[in-house]
Amino acid sequence: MRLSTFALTAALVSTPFTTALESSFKQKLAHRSLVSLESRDPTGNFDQLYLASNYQNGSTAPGAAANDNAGQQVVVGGTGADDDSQRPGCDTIFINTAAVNGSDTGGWTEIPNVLGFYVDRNITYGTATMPVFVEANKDLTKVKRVIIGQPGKPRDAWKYSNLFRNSLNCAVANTSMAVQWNDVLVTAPVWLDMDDHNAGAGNPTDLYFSDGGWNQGSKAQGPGNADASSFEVLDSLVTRFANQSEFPALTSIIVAGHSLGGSVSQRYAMLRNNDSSTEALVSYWVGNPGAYVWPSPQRPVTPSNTSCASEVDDWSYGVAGGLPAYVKGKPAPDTFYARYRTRRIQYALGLADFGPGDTHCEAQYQGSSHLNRGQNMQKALQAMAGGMPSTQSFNYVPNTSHEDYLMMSDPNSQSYLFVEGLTDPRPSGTASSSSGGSSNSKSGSKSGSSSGGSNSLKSGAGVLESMQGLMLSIVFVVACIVL
Ligand SMILES: *[C@@H]1O[C@H](CO)[C@@H](O)[C@H](O)[C@H]1NC(C)=O
Ligand SMILES: *[C@@H]1O[C@H](CO)[C@@H](O)[C@H](O)[C@H]1NC(C)=O
Ligand SMILES: *[C@@H]1O[C@H](CO)[C@@H](O)[C@H](O)[C@H]1NC(C)=O
Ligand SMILES: *[C@@H]1O[C@H](CO)[C@@H](O)[C@H](O)[C@H]1NC(C)=O
Ligand SMILES: *[C@@H]1O[C@H](CO)[C@@H](O)[C@H](O)[C@H]1NC(C)=O
Ligand SMILES: *[C@@H]1O[C@H](CO)[C@@H](O)[C@H](O)[C@H]1NC(C)=O
Ligand SMILES: *[C@@H]1O[C@H](CO)[C@@H](O)[C@H](O)[C@H]1NC(C)=O
Ligand SMILES: CC(=O)N[C@H]1CO[C@H](CO)[C@@H](O)[C@@H]1O
Repeated sequence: MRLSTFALTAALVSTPFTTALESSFKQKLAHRSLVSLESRDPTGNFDQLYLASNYQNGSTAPGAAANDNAGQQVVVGGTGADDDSQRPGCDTIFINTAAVNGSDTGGWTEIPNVLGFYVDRNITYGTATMPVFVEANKDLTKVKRVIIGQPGKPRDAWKYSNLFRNSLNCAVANTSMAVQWNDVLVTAPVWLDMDDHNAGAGNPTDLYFSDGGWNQGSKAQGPGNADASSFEVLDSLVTRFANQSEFPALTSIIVAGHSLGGSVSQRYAMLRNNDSSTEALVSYWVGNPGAYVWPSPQRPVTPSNTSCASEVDDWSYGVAGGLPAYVKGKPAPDTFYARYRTRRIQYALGLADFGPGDTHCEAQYQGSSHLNRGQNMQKALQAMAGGMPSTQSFNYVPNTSHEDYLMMSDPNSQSYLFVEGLTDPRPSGTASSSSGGSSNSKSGSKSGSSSGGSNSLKSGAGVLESMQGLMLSIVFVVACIVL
């Protein structure tokens, strides 16, 4: 019964309507669709909901809710080049990115409501909260992998949560990729800066960082005395997703980003503190970063301007100089390099990405463009004792420039992000039953209630909603006939 309700809902939602009565029905149906997604078989209706052939440009997207920000309609076709459509070959719809008020320079005035996501504030530091986009409507007890997606320079987590979601949906529709819709949960921390805080984005309790601090592991600037490092926040997220009370099926976590988001992921891969209880769960996807934290003190290039020669290996271009307070103890550079080489990383590089990237003097020592720096990074790893680490690989994406979505939805990127290792068993030594293994004592989930209880509550409500939905759908069909 739920199945047929669902098909009907999807069909109705995808049809264009005009009158006020219809639009009010449409909103209710959109809500219906959201609830159905939650209670349905995770993948049974995927095609119905996401195949592009069921939609036209401008249709209401599945999972839409009345309070979603504007702009998040269905896009069919397109080239994927401007982050506003699927790439060629994807059979699924593209859900457009939410419109948002404010600006990255003057400060965002809101964290938009992203269709199909909610803002989770379960990570807390005293009274301070960390906002994180989390995909709604997925059965957390079945999630095998969590993506922790990084925003770009504009701190636009709403855009990147959406792009990773669209790429996942494209991969799920590809019958050659063994991933189901509920296998992977897309999340994205919302890094705010002081301008955003002052302009009104998020809750007054939300952490905010200095403009460059969030992407380098620096401490929060507020609110109040809150001073968690952004990498400590990433640690807290890893610890939370690794918790088998909430995520019993989880076997892997991927920290992923493009451009400055790629830099964040790579910097975290270099600095992440030892935590044996989660280490084997975490991988990294580094797309076209503007610069790298280099895995050795040597540099491939001597640029014409050598004015920064004494600082080229300082953080965040290397691990010399002052490191963020996040780092525990005073590990020698070789300790970082050795640990970095054990970490699982895919570097994704656009073969047409000749953009200059990070324009600072320190970055010029790494190469002349995004692509060139990536190629030099590969050579540097190969030249180290032990050669190219077996856990790391380079994915050169043809015909692609600094194009977020084309990089994230490239089949080899998708394979790494959503498919490889998905059905591997949970690595030994990462069981969370021994609580207290976490290295971040200040952080953690504030909930004491059993997630099992709240899940069964949700399923019950879902069935009830499904029945209401069926009735609503029938009423709606009648209304259509009358009209
Ligand atoms: C839908 O709109 C996108 C641009 O947003 C365009 O590239 C695409 O061709 C359109 N699709 C159709 C079927 O008209
Ligand atoms: C589908 O997945 C296969 C296996 O990863 C890949 O080779 C192929 O390019 C993908 N097709 C599309 C259209 O993305
Ligand atoms: C955001 O801007 C739109 C118009 O651009 C406006 O309709 C909406 O009310 C604004 N939202 C907020 C929260 O300011
Ligand atoms: C991490 O742990 C490994 C092995 O336990 C040790 O060799 C290394 O020094 C540690 N690294 C840091 C940065 O503490
Ligand atoms: C060299 O780089 C420094 C920054 O490190 C900059 O201040 C200076 O203007 C540059 N010199 C030239 C000639 O571009
Ligand atoms: C590269 O992209 C252009 C358009 O952006 C397209 O015409 C061309 O066929 C592509 N080449 C390859 C090898 O995919
Ligand atoms: C795991 O989650 C449960 C339920 O939310 C919570 O009670 C427990 O403290 C968490 N364990 C750790 C190590 O955070
Ligand atoms: C375990 C836990 O605390 N979960 C909460 C996370 O945040 C969402 C949204 O605020 C709550 O609904 C969950 O109960």
